[in-house]
Amino acid sequence: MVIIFSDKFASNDFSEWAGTTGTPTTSSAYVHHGTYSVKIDASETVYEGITSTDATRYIEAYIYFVSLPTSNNYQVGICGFAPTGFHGYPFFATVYKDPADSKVKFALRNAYNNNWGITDIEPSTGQWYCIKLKYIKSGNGALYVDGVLRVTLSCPSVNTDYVFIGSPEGTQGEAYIDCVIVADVDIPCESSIIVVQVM
Ligand SMILES: [Ca+2]
Repeated sequence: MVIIFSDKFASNDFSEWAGTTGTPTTSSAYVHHGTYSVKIDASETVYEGITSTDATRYIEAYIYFVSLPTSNNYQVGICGFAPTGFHGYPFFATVYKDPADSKVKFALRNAYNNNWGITDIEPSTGQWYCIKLKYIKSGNGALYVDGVLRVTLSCPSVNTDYVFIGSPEGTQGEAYIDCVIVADVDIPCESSIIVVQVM
């Protein structure tokens, strides 16, 4: 496995990243590892450029929800990939208040093709979730929640030029994101990676 990019926000800033949209901040209020994480409470992201490729890519991040969307069609985005410059319509893991039944559910969002893959899994506040997203150009992307495949959705027919964490659109709620890993093969849980490194 090649880890393409990772950050646990130990530096208390976004110096490892290429830039931000909106005004995300680091925080010590809720952390999965170390002292700092990233607070997301609006449409805001932290992004990094990666080598443009049509190969399969994975991003994993941990998220803790303090509050969830209260209005239908709102989200808290988590992590994803974006083509052709960061503003080129991302493909990302999110939680979405589904207007079909007014429940908040983990989901995949393809903003490029403007469609959704909605799970029946409802997030809770006050706990960490391990979120993993698979992206493959023109293939089936996949969302894993705590290691379990929950939904697939067709990816755009574009390369992955950027990775990001946060919430690109329609945000309502408050969440904390930590322990981001981007890799070229399926990423085991963080605890497994630590074991591999010890060996
Ligand atoms: Ca951290």
